[in-house]
Amino acid sequence: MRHFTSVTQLGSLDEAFAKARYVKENPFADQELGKNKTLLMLFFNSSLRTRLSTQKAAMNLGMNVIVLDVNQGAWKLETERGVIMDGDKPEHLLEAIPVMGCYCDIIGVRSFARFENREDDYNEKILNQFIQYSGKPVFSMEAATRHPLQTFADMITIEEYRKKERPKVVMTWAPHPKALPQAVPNSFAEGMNIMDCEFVITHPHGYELDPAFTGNARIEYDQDKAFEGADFIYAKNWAAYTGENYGKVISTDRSWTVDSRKMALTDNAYFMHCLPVRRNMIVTDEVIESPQSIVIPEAANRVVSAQTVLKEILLGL
Ligand code: AN0
Ligand code: CP
Repeated sequence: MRHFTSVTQLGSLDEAFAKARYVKENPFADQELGKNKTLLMLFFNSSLRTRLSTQKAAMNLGMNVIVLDVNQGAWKLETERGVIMDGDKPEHLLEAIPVMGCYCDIIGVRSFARFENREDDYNEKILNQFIQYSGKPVFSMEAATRHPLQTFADMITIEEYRKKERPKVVMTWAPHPKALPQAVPNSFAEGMNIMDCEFVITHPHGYELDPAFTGNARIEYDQDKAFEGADFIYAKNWAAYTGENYGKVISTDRSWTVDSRKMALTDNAYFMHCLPVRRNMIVTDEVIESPQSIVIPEAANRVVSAQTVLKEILLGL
């Protein structure tokens, strides 16, 4: 594996899960693999889990790690070609990327959708420039359209907790005061389309996602109906995708908050969320604190997903 930007690049899922299991059971077995190799983690946006779990994964593999928060201490970067740079940005991404590539062996990039231009976001304009100009393997730590390390961790978690051959997995939109990217739901939908499960997405009208990601999912606008018989409830907010509303919050309807009444409609489903989560907006205290909530083991699997992917990239160097 050279670059990793989508769970569709995992290949055989049976093999990917077996590799993940090996990494989870033998976290320090490959300390020599990453020796004298440097990972650069570059953040254009905030992070808690991705930063810590990916750094831990790299350390487990014996790597050295450099972390750069672009917005704290680095030069502000111009990203548009052709701009007369007489404003507040002293450096262009087109120099910064190959320079950063000189200082490391692998680059992880977090660069969220900006919601300025849907085409730029959905063409992964920033991430693809890293792939094109860094000269190094690049992996996504949540880009404009996907969050594959999160999704791979979610898939590992579902594989670990499922009680049925083909579980019913329901991804539900839930309210949030600020506009959030579609990367997590897009990526999760992509993952569920390649996993053996019954996949249902529920959201209010106007929150339709790009069909390129939702694939064969059943879309159900009645949240109660969607929850019936579910084995996993995956909650997430996202901003609108379609038309003029791209990047906008068009509803904060708290009747969509995941609560105990709705969880009672399921087949004793597990509750999942990628975190960070706003309590009593996305999910009630009661549900997230219930024994069915697996948000912490889900977050713990972020080390496993990152280490499995980093190991594959290291093997391909
Ligand atoms: C981000 C998002 O929804 O994409 C990161 C989640 C992993 N969430 C926030 O910005 C709160
Ligand atoms: N789930 C996740 O990616 O969390 P962070 O934004 O804290 O990295």
